[in-house]
Amino acid sequence: MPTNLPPEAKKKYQEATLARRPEEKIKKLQEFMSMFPKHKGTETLRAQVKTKISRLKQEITEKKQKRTGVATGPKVFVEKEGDAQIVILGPTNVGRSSLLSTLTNSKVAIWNYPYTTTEPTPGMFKYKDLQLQLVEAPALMEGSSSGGSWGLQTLTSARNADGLALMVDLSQNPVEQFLLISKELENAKILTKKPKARIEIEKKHMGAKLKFIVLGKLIDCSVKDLTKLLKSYGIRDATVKIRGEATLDDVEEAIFEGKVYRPAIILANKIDHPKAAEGLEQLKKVVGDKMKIIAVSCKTKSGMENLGADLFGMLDVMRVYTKEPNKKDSSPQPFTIRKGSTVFDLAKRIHSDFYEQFTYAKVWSKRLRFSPQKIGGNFVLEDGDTVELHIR
Ligand SMILES: Nc1nc2c(ncn2[C@@H]2O[C@H](COP(=O)(O)OP(=O)(O)OP(=O)(O)O)[C@@H](O)[C@H]2O)c(=O)[nH]1
Ligand SMILES: [Mg+2]
Repeated sequence: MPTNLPPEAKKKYQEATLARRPEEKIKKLQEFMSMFPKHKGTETLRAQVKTKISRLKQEITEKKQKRTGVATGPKVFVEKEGDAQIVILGPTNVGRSSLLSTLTNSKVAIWNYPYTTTEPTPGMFKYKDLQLQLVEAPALMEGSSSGGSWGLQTLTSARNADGLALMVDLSQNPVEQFLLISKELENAKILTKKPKARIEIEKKHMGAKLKFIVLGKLIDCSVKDLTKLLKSYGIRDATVKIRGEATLDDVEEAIFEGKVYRPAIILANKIDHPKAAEGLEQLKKVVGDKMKIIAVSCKTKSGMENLGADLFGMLDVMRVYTKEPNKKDSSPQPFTIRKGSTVFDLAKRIHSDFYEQFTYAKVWSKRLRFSPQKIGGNFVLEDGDTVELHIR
């Protein structure tokens, strides 16, 4: 981790995050990269910044295309719709499109030759009263994490998702495929195992000051140390949310928006194939209890009976109900949001107006001594809570 960055580099990084135009951001990030030495210790940071630059370049291209209305290139990721978004990730030909067309009404193309799907492709999967948005990411391959082929699209999609379905083909060395997926995710800093610390730093407008929401524990530092660290990067206005057990290093890493945690399960496809049973045994040995494996066949539909519950069950989400101020009952349909979300997160999810014009909220919750209670935007919600938002 980039401890010991020279102060002028830290300052430059902060300038980059504050820059509004992507062109300007890119310039500052490039300058930032030239300000620290090239060695093993800064390798990850360098890779992270490079990915950030490619994403910004993509953003510029997309904006241009929108303006001119010509040649809309492939999307980088699919905007979230429905209750949760699950990205189907895997090497080519494992059956990602077949799954999408089995579970959703998507008209995606299925072929027995490689690399058919070339952009993130969505479909809606109904499970009980939930709408799970499945997104097929273009095939993952060796080097995707360094931006090769559709690497940027595939891994940006994974980053944006609420959860991942890692898909392998049981008829063709599934262990090798699983290890490839794991390696590329690791390189892209997408964790499939819940880390001890979960940190979010949300930069705020000037004058908002630093606010800390510590839901867990600080291991080797105090809030004062955190303030000092953030200020050394020029961050003076932000809300910092800490869950789990965090060290000062973890917080520094979060400044670079490095790691994200995305829960995952393995969909082991083509269980109908004669060689599949052997492949499944080998895969189980390697994966152990690290991740749930579900053996399925898109061809015969076997193993799909509980897929809705399996997919929803792996997500790290909760359901929160909303109520309109002058109505007696809350809406029957809850919002599904990531665990640990605050009232502000919920407000943003409903509409940016609710966030921008927020004044206060009332919350009904089993864990409160009395309900409703008047609370602020940083109140952390829990599964089953009901919220009434008040705006100016
Ligand atoms: N035997 C068998 N074949 C399957 C199964 N699922 C998919 N296939 C076949 O595998 C091939 C690839 O399927 P796709 O769904 O296009 O695979 P994909 O992962 O989307 O591949 P790309 O988008 O090209 O990277 C096709 O010939 C499918 O008919 C299955 O459960 N069993
Ligand atoms: Mg496909």
